[in-house]
Amino acid sequence: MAISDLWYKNAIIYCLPVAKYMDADGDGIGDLDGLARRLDYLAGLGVTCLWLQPFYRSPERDDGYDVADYYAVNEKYGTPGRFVEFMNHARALGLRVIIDLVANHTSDQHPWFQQARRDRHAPTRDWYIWSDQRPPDHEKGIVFPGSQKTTWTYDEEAKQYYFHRFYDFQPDLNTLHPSVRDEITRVMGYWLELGVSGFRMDAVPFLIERKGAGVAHEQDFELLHEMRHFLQWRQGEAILLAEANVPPDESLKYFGDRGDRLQMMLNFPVNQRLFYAMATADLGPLTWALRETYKRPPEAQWVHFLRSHDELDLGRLSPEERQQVFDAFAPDASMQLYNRGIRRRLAAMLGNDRGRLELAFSLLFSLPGTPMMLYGDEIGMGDDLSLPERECARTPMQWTSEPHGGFTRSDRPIQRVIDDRTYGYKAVNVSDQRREHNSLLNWTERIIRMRKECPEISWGDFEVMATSASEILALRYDWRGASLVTLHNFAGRRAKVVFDLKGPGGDLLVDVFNTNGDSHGRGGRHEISLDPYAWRWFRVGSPDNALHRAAQ
Ligand code: TEU
Repeated sequence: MAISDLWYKNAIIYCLPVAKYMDADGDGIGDLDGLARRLDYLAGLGVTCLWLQPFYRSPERDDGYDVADYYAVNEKYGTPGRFVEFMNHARALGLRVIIDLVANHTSDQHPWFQQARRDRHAPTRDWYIWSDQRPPDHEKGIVFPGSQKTTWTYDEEAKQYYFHRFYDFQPDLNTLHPSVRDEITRVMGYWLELGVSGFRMDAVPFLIERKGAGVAHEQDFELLHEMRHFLQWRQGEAILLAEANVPPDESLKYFGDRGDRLQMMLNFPVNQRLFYAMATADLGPLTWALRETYKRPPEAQWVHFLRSHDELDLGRLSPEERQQVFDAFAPDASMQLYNRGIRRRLAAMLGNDRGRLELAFSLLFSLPGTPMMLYGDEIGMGDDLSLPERECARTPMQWTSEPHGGFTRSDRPIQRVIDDRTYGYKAVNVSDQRREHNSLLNWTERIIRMRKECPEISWGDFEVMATSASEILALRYDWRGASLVTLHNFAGRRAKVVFDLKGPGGDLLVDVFNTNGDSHGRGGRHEISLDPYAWRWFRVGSPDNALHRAAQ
C-alpha cells in the first residue's frame, strides 16, 4: 500500500463543533458558512481531516448527541445545500471530513421514538428497549454519575420503562433489530454520497451490546464487520473511527483479527496513562499501555489525543494513580467530573506553561498512530468552569481580540467567549498568534509540518527503548529503511539519558528541529541531557529520510 492509499494513517485530525467555531450570518451561532471561511486556516495549520461533531437536527440537550433526524442539517447551522458547498470547498483544499455517527441512541424527540411510545404495535416499537417492570439493576452502568440517576425511565405515553445508557432523553436503539441495522447503513450511505470520508462512531461498546431487562452481557462484533463491509462497498477510501474506551486486550475485537472491522480507534488506554505520566514522571503505566496496544492488524491504526470534547476519563487508572492526576491537574472538585475525570482544557491543566504544553503536543504528534487535536488547543484556549459538566471546555473559538473574540458580530453569542485575563480572547486568539513568530500556534504549525514528513511514526514499527533514565520516554520507529528516535523528559528537572542505538547510521542522531541538537555516539552509544520537560526528535544517520527509504 502507498501512503496515499491508507490516508488515515498519516492524517492530522482536528475535531470541532460547528456551533462554536465561526458565525457567518450574525445570529450568534456558529454555522457551516463560518466554518467554510476558516478552511484555509485549518489547511494552513496542516490539518488534513476534520471531524465534525453532530450538526444534525436535534433538541441539543447533549450538544447534538441527541439526534432527532439523521438526514437533516440543524437549521441553525445551515442547509443541506450549504453542507454540500462546504464539502466542495474542503475537497478543493484537500481536506477530508469525517462526521459523528450516533447510532446507539436517538433523541426522545426522534419520530421513531415518538411513534414507538404512542403505539405498542407501531413498526418502530421494537427499535427501542422496553420493560413492564423497572429492572433491579437500573442504577448500574450509568455513564454520567451525578447527572444521571438511572438507565431505565418510565414513559407515561408508552406505559412502560425504556432503557437509556446515557441521559433519559436518549433512548437506546435496539441495534440487534434488522430494521435498525438497515437504517444505520442508510444514514451512512446518505452522508457518503455527500462526500464524507467516514465516521467517528459514538459509544461503540454500547452500540454492539445486546440490550434489555435481565439479558446477560453479550456483544455483537459482527455488526462492526457489516458496517465496514457496507462502507467499503459504497466508498473504498472511507474509514470508521471508534470511540470505545476499552482495555487494550479487547481492542483486537474492534479492529477484527484480520482488520476487517474498524480501521481506527481512539487510544483511551494510552490517553489516561499519558496524563498520569505527565503528572508524576512515572512512565510505568504509559509504557505498559504503549506495549499493550502495539499488536494490531496492519491496516488498523490508533488515534492519539490529549483532550477531546468530553471529560478526560481517568476511570481505568488505580484510585491512587487517579488521585495523583487530580492533585496535579485538577485539585479543585469543580474541575473534576463523574467521579472519574477532568473537565478542563489542556492549557489550564498544565498551568499555561509553554514548556509543558510543547511536551504534551510533541508527544501527541509523535506517539505511534494518528494525532487528533481539539479545536482551540492550538492556541492554548482555557475553560469556563462556571459552565456545567463538559460545557466548560466547549466555548467559542477565539479568533481575534475584537468583541466576542471575532467569533460572531452578534451581541448574543451561543455561549460567552472566555474573557478572563489569562485565557480570555484578548490574551489568547488566532490573529495575534499569527503575528507573533514564536506563538504556540506557529510552533504547532511547524511541528505538524515535520510530523507529516515523518511517516516512520504513523506507518513504522516502534519500540519503547530501554534507557538509563526512568523519567525519559525514548521511542524508536523503523519504516522502510528509515529510522527515527524521540525523547521526552517528563520531569521538571534536567535529566541525562544513555542508550545504545543498533543498526546502520546509529552513530549519528540528527535533531530535526534544532541545528545544535545533533548527537554523535561512538558505536551507537548516545548520552543526551534534556532540560526540564524537554523533548527531541532525531533522524537516525541523516538529516533526511527520503534518500534512505527503501523502495516499495
Ligand atoms: O460519549 C460516549 C461515551 O461513552 C462517553 O461519555 C464516555 O463514557 C466518556 O467519554 C468516558 O470515556 C459520546 C459523546 O462523546 C458524548 O459527548 C455524548 O454525551 C455521549 O456519547 C452520548 O451520546
